[in-house]
Amino acid sequence: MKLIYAIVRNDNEDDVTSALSKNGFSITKLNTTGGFLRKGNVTLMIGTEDERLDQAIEIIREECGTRQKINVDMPFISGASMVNYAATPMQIEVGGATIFVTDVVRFEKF
Ligand code: 2BA
Repeated sequence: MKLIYAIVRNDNEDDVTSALSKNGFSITKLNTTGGFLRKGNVTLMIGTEDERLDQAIEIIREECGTRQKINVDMPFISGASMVNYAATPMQIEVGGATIFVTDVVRFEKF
């Protein structure tokens, strides 16, 4: 069994969770915050049999779309380590999804 952590944009959450549920996947949704932009995003935890891992990732890929480059000003980021970032606007990529897959050692429901 695998556990997928999928970090998606708030905008994509409804479509992704609907599509996954429709296809029989169970999901736990966590409201999370990106450490860089410090904006809300959503982390989905999806436990699935190994054989269905690729299907789940493909659904997430279809619903989240492709990454896009955007320009951001960084004045809202503070802290000594961010001094260089704050000096100039930056181009970053957003959209799509960030996915981690881990092996599940044990899975039980009571
Ligand atoms: P944030 O940390 O808010 O990052 C938003 C976007 O800013 C990132 O998009 C990336 O394009 C850029 N970025 C992040 N850290 C950067 C840095 N140190 N220098 C320059 N640009 C940086 P994504 O890569 O699509 O990530 C979207 C969200 O997924 C992240 O939001 C974070 O919540 C999560 N994430 C991405 N990679 C991760 C990782 N290796 N571990 C844990 N969470 C991750």
